[in-house]
Amino acid sequence: MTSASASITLYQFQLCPFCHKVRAALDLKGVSYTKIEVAPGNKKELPPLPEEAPRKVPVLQVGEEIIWDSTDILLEIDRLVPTGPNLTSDEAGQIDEEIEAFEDWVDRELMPALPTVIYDTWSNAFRAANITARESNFGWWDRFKVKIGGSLIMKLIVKRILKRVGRTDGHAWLQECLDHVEAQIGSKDFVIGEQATIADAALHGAFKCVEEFPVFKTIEDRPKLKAWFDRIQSQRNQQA
Ligand SMILES: N[C@@H](CCC(=O)N[C@@H](CS)C(=O)NCC(=O)O)C(=O)O
Repeated sequence: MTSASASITLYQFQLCPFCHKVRAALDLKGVSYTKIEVAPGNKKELPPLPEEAPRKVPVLQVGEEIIWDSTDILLEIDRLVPTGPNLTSDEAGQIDEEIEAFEDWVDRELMPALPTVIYDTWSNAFRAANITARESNFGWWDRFKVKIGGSLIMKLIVKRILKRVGRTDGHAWLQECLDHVEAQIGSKDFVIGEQATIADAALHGAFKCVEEFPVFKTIEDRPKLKAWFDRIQSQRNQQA
């Protein structure tokens, strides 16, 4: 694995789709990093943040530099780590508009649909809490809060998301998103162009987010999506 000269730390929630997106990009670039699971309640693990930064994850610390917002993090990773594949630019060094537009669509349309299928039943909500607990060093109190409080809060958040988008069925919403993605990938190896970009990182992160949930089967049942998912996964593994 390539190491950037400065040490890199990702402050994250294991199940946050935006954090998954950052991990996908770090893997595709072959970057070593330390992962710190942040307690969703008080977020006490976060480093001191600049005033203008919201207390949200993901936050990436590269040496002394603090970067927030997943899209900015992806762009910075590409800039700070010149080795590995170029995830943002075309040959002229410009950020390709199509790549940017798809990455933005993943953030705006696909990411909000994910909690609605992760926290659809109490059994899945507890599964989610267990995944978070597994990835963290939380004490028993924070674990307890994640399991009971976290599941309740996420159920409320899901209700709010569905109301905001005027839907009642998160699964139908996700399938519409998958139709869009399938049409975009078509018979290509990557979302856009001839190599993996931040568009692939964002989409792979989104799919990884639901990998341990029953809904992932509906992704695997679509051969083009499955082939693309496995291709990007093997690139992530190769760089590691
Ligand atoms: N636009 C931000 C979104 C980040 C975001 O919404 N993070 C959520 C977790 S998925 C968060 O930290 N929520 C905690 C809170 O709002 O208190 C990005 O792309 O990084």
